Amino acid sequence: MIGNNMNEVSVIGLGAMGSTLAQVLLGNGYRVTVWNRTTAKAEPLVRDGAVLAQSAASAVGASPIVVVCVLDYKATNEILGTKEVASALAGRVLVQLTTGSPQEARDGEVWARERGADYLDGAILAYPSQIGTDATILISGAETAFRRSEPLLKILAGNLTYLGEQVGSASALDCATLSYLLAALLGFFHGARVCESEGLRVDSFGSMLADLAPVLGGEVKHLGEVIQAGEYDRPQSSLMTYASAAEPLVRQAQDAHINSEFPTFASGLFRQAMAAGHGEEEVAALVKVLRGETTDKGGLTAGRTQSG
Ligand code: FVH
Repeated sequence: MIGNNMNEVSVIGLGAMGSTLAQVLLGNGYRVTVWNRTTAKAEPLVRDGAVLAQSAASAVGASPIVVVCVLDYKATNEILGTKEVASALAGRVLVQLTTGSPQEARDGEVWARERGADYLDGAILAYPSQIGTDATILISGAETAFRRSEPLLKILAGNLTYLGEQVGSASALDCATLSYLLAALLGFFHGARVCESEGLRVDSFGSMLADLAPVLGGEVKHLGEVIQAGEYDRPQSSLMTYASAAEPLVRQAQDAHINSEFPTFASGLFRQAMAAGHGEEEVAALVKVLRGETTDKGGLTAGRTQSG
């Protein structure tokens, strides 16, 4: 009976990522049923042997595992929020690979279970070109559902990571990673402006950073360990060192009459941490400012004002 063979999968959403997921699964011998709002995007896949579903509901009904990869959860709800889909979902595993928030993942799990389906929430930390080779995909949700989907997911992601039953974990780690990525990009773009304003080549700056990447990677690994252990009193490089280094960044932007939003924002947080008495501590002590912890002049944590 259609919809029970574990080599059958449906892919809903055939954008840059979704079409790649479908293509790779097709190439690995899966019977792939596809559906996309704009049907034309399915044509190359159909030429390669995919089955075009006439509706999202029939795509859901066609396979035991249904992968969704669309723009956002709003698009997901527009596609899956129909009676027809609801009645086709029972017994399936819904694998949500759309980028979203941990709360959206939790809501998605409740929604799917109310319709008799298992639910996995995932985050793709890779470009479409990496799918089927060294892509990193984080997955969280019911272990039984993960075990049913693992062979398929392993084909998509050479670096598949199961984070356990807490369904919001994959999205949470994706949010944390995006936080780091966006901050690094903002810093790079401001750095590019510094180079331009001082007559330096931006491509040389980029390749210098690429050479520094292992050192920068080692630094965040160390800072993660410091924050996890809560041990800030043996600074490799103190917060004061970073705080004072941020000031010339603000002055350079002012002197060169370039946008100073990023250095002003960054130095502002370091000034708060200095004012709170964390100067002698590991630079990671800045996380206490983000937690809203209040301290006495000695830098000792007197209390927390926000969660975490
Ligand atoms: N592409 C990448 O490098 C990143 C890597 C990390 C993870 N992301 C996430 O993957 C999701 C899909 O991203 P995408 O790159 O495939 O996005 P697009 O190529 O823009 O395709 C978007 C698909 O979403 C469909 N869609 C959009 N709005 C609606 C809607 N209101 N109703 C139904 N479908 C909708 C769109 O359909 P169409 O425009 O072709 O009809 C595409 O199928 C995403 O969460 C990334 O953050 C990718």
